[in-house]
Amino acid sequence: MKNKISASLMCTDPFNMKDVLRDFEQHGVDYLHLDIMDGKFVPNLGIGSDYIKALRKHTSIPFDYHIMVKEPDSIIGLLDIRENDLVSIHYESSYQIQRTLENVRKYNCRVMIAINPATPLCVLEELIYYIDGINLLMVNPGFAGQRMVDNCIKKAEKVARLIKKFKREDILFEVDGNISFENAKKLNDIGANMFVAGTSSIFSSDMIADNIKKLQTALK
Ligand code: S6P
Ligand code: MG
Repeated sequence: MKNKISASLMCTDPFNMKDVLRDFEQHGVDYLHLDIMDGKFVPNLGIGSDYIKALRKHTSIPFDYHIMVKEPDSIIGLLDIRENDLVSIHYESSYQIQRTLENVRKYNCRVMIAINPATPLCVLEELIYYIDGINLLMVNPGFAGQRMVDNCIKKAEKVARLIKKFKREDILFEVDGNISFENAKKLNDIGANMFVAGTSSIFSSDMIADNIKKLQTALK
């Protein structure tokens, strides 16, 4: 599967958004990563529904929703989810996670499960039949600019083994948090095929276009 880059919008300068979107379009960024946060499931607030609607008018890049919201079923309808979008739901965020995944599937998007650094991976053995992708968090979710939690590389190796065991090489294996150029390469060698690009890579300097190319090269 071709490697994909999902640019994290919480790391952009909102006053410069049109230029940033132009760079993304010109340089083949695959998805816009939208961190949706409620101040409860994670201790931060994220992008809201009106912002999302406004964003659609300025780009045709599909959205990669990362939903960090307690009981997410109540807000899914606000998000303008479209067929080419991805939606990640955290295992711990819903009392009936399988039902929530089915609710998201009604939008004909790709449905993903998000796994925190301390979420036991055995839950994937139950959920792998209902998902199109895994979003493996390399940090505890909520903030950009964090350092990768120890042991997450080993966790990525375990996820790669599990994907093989269940013969689900068709699914997206996304990694999110502290995905530097070096970490992206390391995780790609392990089997990850989708990379959330934030302050550790494409926003590590003002040269966003150059940084996108550098990340694409690291993933070749
Ligand atoms: C964190 C969030 C992420 C961040 C991303 C930023 O809660 O889920 O998507 O936007 O981690 O990247 P970086 O390189 O600053 O960690
Ligand atoms: Mg995220």
